[in-house]
Amino acid sequence: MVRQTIAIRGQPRDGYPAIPISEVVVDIFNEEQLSQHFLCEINALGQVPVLESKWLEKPIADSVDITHFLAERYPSLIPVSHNEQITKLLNDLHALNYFSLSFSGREYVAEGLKQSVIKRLAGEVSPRYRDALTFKLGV
Ligand SMILES: N[C@@H](CCC(=O)N[C@@H](CS)C(=O)NCC(=O)O)C(=O)O
Repeated sequence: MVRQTIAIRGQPRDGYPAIPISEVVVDIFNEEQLSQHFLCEINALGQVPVLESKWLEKPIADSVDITHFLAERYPSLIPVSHNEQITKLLNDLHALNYFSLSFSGREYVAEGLKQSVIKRLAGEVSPRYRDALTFKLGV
């Protein structure tokens, strides 16, 4: 959904420069979201997508928040005339849990993720990473 937002963002608000955006792949099927760097520095929830920039106080770690952030700077994404309708549709769309789309009937995928976190917790990890993994287990 964020990729779609980026693809159709159009022109920046008058007088503002375009925001250069580059995509970094975080391979969630190979547990990259469970790395210490990702959990401790990027997104404690251990989820993608995340918008990160040196200009942001902290990464924006939710797709609908990223969309609204971009829409502020690229006004044709949410024209004032359709603000209410688009905002409602965006919220409805983003309320879908990705498990229902990607892993429907395959609950073992969630279990596998859980086991990966437990395995990391059983190893030698720093106190900070341990806290992050414990939080992710809750997520
Ligand atoms: N509310 C979040 C949910 C994001 C989300 O569920 N991301 C999934 C992939 S679509 C994820 O990163 N899963 C990895 C994991 O749960 O470890 C958003 O919409 O941005």
